[in-house]
Amino acid sequence: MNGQLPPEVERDKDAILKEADGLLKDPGKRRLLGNLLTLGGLSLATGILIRDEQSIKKILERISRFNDDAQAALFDPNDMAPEYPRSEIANPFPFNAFYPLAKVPQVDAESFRLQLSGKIADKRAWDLPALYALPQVSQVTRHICVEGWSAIGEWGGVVFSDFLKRVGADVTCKYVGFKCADGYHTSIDMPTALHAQTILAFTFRGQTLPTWYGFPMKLRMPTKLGYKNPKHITEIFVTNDHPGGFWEDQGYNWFGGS
Ligand SMILES: Nc1nc2c(c(=O)[nH]1)N[C@H]1C(S)=C(S)[C@@H](COP(=O)(O)O)O[C@H]1N2
Ligand SMILES: [Mo]
Repeated sequence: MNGQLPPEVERDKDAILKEADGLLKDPGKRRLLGNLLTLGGLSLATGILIRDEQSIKKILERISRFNDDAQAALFDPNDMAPEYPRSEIANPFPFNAFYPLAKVPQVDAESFRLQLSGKIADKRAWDLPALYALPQVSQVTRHICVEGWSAIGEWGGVVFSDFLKRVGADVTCKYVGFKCADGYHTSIDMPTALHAQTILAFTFRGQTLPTWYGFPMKLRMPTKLGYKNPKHITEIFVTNDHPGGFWEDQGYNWFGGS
């Protein structure tokens, strides 16, 4: 990279390099850059000229996306997460959210409608009895949270790929996004959405999902970390535009495989 850096980039140089360093967990990409992490090196490796803060943002996004792509390439849709006997279910199972238990949203079961949007042919909203009437499965799997705990739980609901096909979702799209009653949002790659163990869950331990575990529904994926498993889902959308997420936009890895 030649020439002067724009002043706003020069000022934040150290912070930018530190952030890029954090994103470069992938050894292959590290090798590409050599040992020295410089703004020039980042510019070369990503093919983006550093002209302003926008281009820096683009570079960081590109690096972060590279890790996502590497994980997506490693993801084997036929690889099953371990399942456990019911005797190993954690009791009590931990609660976690970006707020304390007292702030858990109270969703009204009667008036609730699950909204569908984006690349989905049949966007009719679903009420809970209609969702409960679909064929249900259950599984006992381990939930892993990046905050340093994991616990085994049992979730029941509909196989998500069956649901996506039923509503005519365009499964050639790249992403499925989720909006939640508490303002949380996240998104996942289509191969994980179609994974056999990914379920739209309405129950925990055979009982209606308690409010704190995500009533009326959560997406349960034993192949992904806790923060990728949205609770209190109110809307599901299918898209080719990278939707990001609540924690992902603050630096958590987007692919988030466990
Ligand atoms: N709507 C919503 N979903 C969410 C969260 C949240 O704050 N809001 N937190 C995530 C995180 S970080 C974890 S570890 C799990 C916790 O789920 P649990 O309360 O069933 O243990 O929910 C995930 N899904
Ligand atoms: Mo988490």
